[in-house]
Amino acid sequence: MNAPAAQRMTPSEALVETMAANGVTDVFGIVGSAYMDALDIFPAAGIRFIPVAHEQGAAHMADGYARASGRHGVCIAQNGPGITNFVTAIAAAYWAHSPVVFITPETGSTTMGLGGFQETEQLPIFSKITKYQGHVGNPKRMAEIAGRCFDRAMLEMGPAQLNIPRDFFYGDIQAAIQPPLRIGRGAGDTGALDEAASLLASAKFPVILAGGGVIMSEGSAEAVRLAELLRAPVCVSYLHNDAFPASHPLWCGPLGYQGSKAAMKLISQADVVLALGTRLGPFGTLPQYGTEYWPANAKIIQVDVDAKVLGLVKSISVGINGDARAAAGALIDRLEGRALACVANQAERKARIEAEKGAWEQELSEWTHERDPYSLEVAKDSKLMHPRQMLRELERAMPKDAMVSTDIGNICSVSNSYLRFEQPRSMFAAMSFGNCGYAFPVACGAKLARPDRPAIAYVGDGAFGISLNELLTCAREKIGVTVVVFNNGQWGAEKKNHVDFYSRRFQAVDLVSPSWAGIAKAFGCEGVTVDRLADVGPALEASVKAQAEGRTTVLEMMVTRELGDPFRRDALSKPVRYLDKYKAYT
Ligand SMILES: Cc1ncc(C[n+]2csc(CCOP(=O)(O)OP(=O)(O)O)c2C)c(N)n1
Ligand SMILES: [Mg+2]
Repeated sequence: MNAPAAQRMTPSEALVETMAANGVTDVFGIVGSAYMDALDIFPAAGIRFIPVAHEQGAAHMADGYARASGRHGVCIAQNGPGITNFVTAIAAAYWAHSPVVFITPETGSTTMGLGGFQETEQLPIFSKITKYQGHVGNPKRMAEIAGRCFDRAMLEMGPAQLNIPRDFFYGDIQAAIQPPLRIGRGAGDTGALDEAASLLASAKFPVILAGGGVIMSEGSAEAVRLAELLRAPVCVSYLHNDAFPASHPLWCGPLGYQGSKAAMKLISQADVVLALGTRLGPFGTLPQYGTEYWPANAKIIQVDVDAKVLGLVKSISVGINGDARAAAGALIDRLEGRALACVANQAERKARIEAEKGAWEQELSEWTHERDPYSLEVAKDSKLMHPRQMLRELERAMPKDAMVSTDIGNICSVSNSYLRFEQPRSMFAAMSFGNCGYAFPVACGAKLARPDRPAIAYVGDGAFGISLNELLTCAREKIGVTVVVFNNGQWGAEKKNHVDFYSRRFQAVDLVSPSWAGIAKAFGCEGVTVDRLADVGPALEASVKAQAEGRTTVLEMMVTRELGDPFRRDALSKPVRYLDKYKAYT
């Protein structure tokens, strides 16, 4: 690679040229004087600036954009309050492994520390939720530091911060725009791959657990090939339902909260598990449906690009520090043509896979409503839709190429069992940061990255209150998405804890809301209230059609207050009170 020639330019030009060199075409934010000198030339560089309603929305959109496209998502904001508004969304992007570059103009270098206007130290705030923090300490280094942020976001798959004292946008510098540095990761240590291949070759019941790494490495075809070679059932890791095509006979569904019982039952029988591109996060393998399914005695082979997560949460037999796609390819090379113990019992395993999948499908079909005493009580005589039936209808009507983002809430969580995808980069859940308000802006970002695909957000009514301001952005910028708002009149996921642990002492969980469909109309979007199961599918289809015309629709689903299993059974315990005045609160 030839070193590019340095040219005379301003630091603003160096920044914008670096963005262009990295293929940036869209930047999310709210206008601010701090970076106006750079913003001024965005159009000339072919960069669209998407003005949002709140900077948290901008960073979530950048996240959705990155997850849908595999390219950088970029956002920028005013120093001080604009930047602190980014925090929650950047933390979410960090745990979603999204290559988001967030540009943080800072108070001027000549007054920093004096307590001037919109001043705060912007690096410490993000230090634990970024993969890289670049600070432009001298305007001459703008191109270099900016380029490094783009490189590191991809290299480490996570947010990179570009912090720029606002006076450093101006000046007269010599700068060379660096071409992007994209480092291939490779399959990993050959010895470890050999060992893994031997374990898989002698396994009688191998199971593949496909994670986000399969999606990010574009390794679906290799995962399918490997599964077919081993005739191995494939589970997907928590909230990565798009890591393996759902129509494939070996697909068994997601592990974890509200996941697939078939996946859990099958992995519990494994003698060897190939955890492909997953950190095996602690929340994703917790016991569910009252059973501990993690195969404690199985040999675990874990593949991840981040060496630090190998063996971190679960004990492993072999750790492979490699790219999921490349490692799967290397394992295929080692296993093809080799005698495999799992071929001998393939017919019996196939029958077991089919039986477990069939049983789970039947259970889901019959599971029309929740059956715990609280749910039966609140749904009794109700004319509203049962959440599970409504989710099944959405599943039936879901376009094959849909991208679905999901929020944090009881109904969003239950939806996990009803979300199946054929291609990667289709499911954008709030992942382990789990912030309410994630899904809607993420769907907007995904739609801008992939205007050719339907974008659908699943959001609880509580969480919609956090994020609905981005309806403004949809109307103003003609972004067409579908927002499915589950109106159960409550912060349901938390109410479930009151039911299970706090003797139904409900506090701050019932919601009085306006008509969400009416709100959508007032914002200049479409709004539809759906209260009959038969209308769910047609309403979804109509909203997807409207997307093509840049129109966003809120589908307000009127559902009962019944509640599925709680999120954090693992972390709550029955209250204990020692002081007399609190004795009744047990
Ligand atoms: C930003 C944020 N605030 C609070 C919480 C805690 N929390 C988790 S789920 C939940 C309730 C969600 O209610 P809603 O969005 O209406 O969905 P539902 O559970 O009713 O389906 C809350 C408040 C959170 N996860 N994130
Ligand atoms: Mg709710």
